[in-house]
Amino acid sequence: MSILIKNGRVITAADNYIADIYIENEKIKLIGTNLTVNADVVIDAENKFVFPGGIDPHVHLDMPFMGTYSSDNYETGTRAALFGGTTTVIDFVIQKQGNSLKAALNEWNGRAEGNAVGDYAFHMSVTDFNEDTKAEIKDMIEEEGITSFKTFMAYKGALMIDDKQMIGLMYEVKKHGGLLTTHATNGDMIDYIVAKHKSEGKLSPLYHYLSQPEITESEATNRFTDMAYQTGVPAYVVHVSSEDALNHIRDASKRNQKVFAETCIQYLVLDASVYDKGFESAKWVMSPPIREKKDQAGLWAGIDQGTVQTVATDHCPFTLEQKKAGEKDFSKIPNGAPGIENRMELLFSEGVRKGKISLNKFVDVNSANAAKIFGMFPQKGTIAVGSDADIVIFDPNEKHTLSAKTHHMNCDYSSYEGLEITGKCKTIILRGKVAVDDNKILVEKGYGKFIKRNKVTAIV
Ligand code: DUC
Ligand code: ZN
Ligand code: ZN
Repeated sequence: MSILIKNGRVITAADNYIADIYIENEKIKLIGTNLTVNADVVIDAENKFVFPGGIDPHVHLDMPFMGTYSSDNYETGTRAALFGGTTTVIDFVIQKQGNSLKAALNEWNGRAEGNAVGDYAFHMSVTDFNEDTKAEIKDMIEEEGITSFKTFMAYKGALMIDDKQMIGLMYEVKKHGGLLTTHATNGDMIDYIVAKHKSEGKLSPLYHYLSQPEITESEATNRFTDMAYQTGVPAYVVHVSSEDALNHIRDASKRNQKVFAETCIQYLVLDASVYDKGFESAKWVMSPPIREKKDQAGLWAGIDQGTVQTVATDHCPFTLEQKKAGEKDFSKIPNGAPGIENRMELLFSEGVRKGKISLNKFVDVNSANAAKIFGMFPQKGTIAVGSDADIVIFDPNEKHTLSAKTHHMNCDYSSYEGLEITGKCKTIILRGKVAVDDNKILVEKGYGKFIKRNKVTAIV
């Protein structure tokens, strides 16, 4: 199988030029002007951008959570991701407290293998750090290709670890060349405020938002970056949603600490007015909650300045029926929302088209930085000879409207219903195969491959 892409404008984190790209089997073989090679498929990309495939470093597919499962599984979730230009996702394996990491990995392999349509990798969430878990860290990094770990500083009783476990895990991950990510919100503070609201009869989704004020995020972020400084572990804060939390990361980086920040597309595009809609606001019940316009502005600035390195989704959809579990009590609404399909186009429309970020910065936060931070570069995240042929041919001028009626995610609502955006993923190539063309999927379930990752080598 060979493909020749003609006359597209190739954009990477560093480049911007018109060229032809020749792909053979799974890899990029040649890049040049007026290439005269024969190919099985020739694609005219004149007046289009040619981007590296998107990488979403934070998704939850088929995730057991709050008494149910996220509604996209590996098949529907990675397929929807492909429609939106995301060719690789990183999901979170989640250890069950009392069980081993390996048992959790087996469980997640069972969900993903043979089902994924697009490529995927795993972070390992450690919810119970003890002598047994400690002994598994090296193996995860060196044998399984899982080089990043995750902790939760909230969700006590199910996912949260305490600071003593956190420090222990940090030393162990550092020792073996891994990276530690965290959900940085203060679980005890949040649990207290939730209980207080409930005791006062304040039970609507608005109180989900009001139970997680900015300070609950900034305090935990500061504590996490301080602990990471003490141990020297490379650190990454997932779904940074607030300006104050980002300021702590900015401060930490001034002492030359390796600390990275991820935000999610919903925190860049939406604001807390989504919580003014009665029970409909359950659609946006996620943690952290959507914040204020000043936080949006701070996060866009953080991207531009390089303090925020990645834009993810925390894709964790639940149907409206699933959300009804919290009709009478906001604390029972499953936390999460759909977005895996919308990330790249929204980032382009809201970021590049509106003049907030450059084309090269777009590629940085859409794919290149995630590939570098998580040990997949230059296999993923760029367009170069020898890289995986993961490519998005993108029309920067096509206007379209986001809607649950047309999206491919297994969720009966869209977080962005009715929003008109400019720029559309037209043809998506995954490891040398045309995966999506003309709004049709052309690869089967099972085509998606697990990507074993390398130790952390690059500093972005
Ligand atoms: N936040 C969510 O909204 N969903 C899944 C887990 C999380 O941290
Ligand atoms: Zn989280
Ligand atoms: Zn998450």
